[in-house]
Amino acid sequence: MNTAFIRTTALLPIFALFFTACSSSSVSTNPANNNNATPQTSTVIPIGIAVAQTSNVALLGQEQVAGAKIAEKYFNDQGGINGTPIKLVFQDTAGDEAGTINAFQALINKDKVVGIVGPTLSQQAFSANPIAERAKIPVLGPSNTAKGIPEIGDYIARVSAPVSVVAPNSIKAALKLNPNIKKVAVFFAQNDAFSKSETEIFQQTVKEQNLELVTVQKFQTSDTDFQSQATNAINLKPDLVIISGLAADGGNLVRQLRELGYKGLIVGGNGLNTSNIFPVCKALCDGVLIAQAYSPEHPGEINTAFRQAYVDQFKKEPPQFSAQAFAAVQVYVEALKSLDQKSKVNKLELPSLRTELNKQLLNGKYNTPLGEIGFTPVGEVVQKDFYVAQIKMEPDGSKGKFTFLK
Ligand code: 1QQ
Repeated sequence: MNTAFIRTTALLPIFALFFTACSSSSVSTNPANNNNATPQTSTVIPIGIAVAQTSNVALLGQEQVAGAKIAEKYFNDQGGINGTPIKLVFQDTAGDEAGTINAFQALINKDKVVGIVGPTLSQQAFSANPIAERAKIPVLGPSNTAKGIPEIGDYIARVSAPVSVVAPNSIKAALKLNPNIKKVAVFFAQNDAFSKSETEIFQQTVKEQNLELVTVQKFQTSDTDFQSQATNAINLKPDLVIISGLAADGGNLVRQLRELGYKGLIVGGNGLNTSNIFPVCKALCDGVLIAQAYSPEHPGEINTAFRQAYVDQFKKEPPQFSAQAFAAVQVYVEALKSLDQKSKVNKLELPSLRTELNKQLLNGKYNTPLGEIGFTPVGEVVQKDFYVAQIKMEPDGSKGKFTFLK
């Protein structure tokens, strides 16, 4: 007893030292506590993450935070940028344009990041990305899928495949499940840039497939009551309903369509592409089809590692938005590594580092959890594999998952 006590007491200062060392290093790598720090590029390389951590848009943004944090740990465990760790600096954009502009300005001027991953919505990108373009700082959109995003400027690229490539797949899957579909009702959120862009592609695909577009119903992403639009559409007896909106509104619209008796297939767009709609439409989410730019089953070492890290932490399969955020961080890491081999990144002045990094990242090929990706000269992602998933809910609505169609 006595000896044990002495031994323990004698070890105390060592434990105390160890604990201090651990806690101070974990504080300095914890972006949440570090928004005011000006990181030194000689000790860590700061990468900005400007996504929605609050507001309804956080239903999408929180999955991006998860994916980015997994990437930070994964790449730092592998030695970071040739021995120098990266540090993600998070600035919450919330759900609107003003919040995104503030987050971008803080990352560019205060946190002095080398590049930005963000924002969550195309609607936010169209107003905030021009600020980064003028400041000559690279932006990688992790989930901006509207037409025209990479064209905002030379410093703007995205890892998220555009609606023109992704959206038609879900209509084709619906036709495979039900070849008798003829009449289609389309809904879209008219106050959201992505939803307007996606609905154009959906409506074009409906025509190309020789289906009859019986109505186009409009709503706002802030709406919660869809009774009149849903009733208008149901009266026209559609065999397929297609929704372009965001998670809370989209989930409510699905629920109300079902409550009003609509029995046909529903295609949801990218804004409904999260299990965070499950608590909104519960059992009535069942059967919704959503096109995917990621599959957890994608083969290869990096996706296996990403998937395992995600499953360990969240006890479910990783969603597309987490995989895309991981891929965006990966692009920065690998581009920084290549650049560092040519000219040491911690010796470059920040403006040249940002410019060189932008050139470097556009030229690379990246073997990511999304598969191999690259960029066109304007910054559009080049990606090969796309999928369609269908939501399967437990009958009591308490749990659900995305099942991938073959
Ligand atoms: C966009 C999108 C969002 C719905 C993803 C979060 O695709 O705004 O472009």
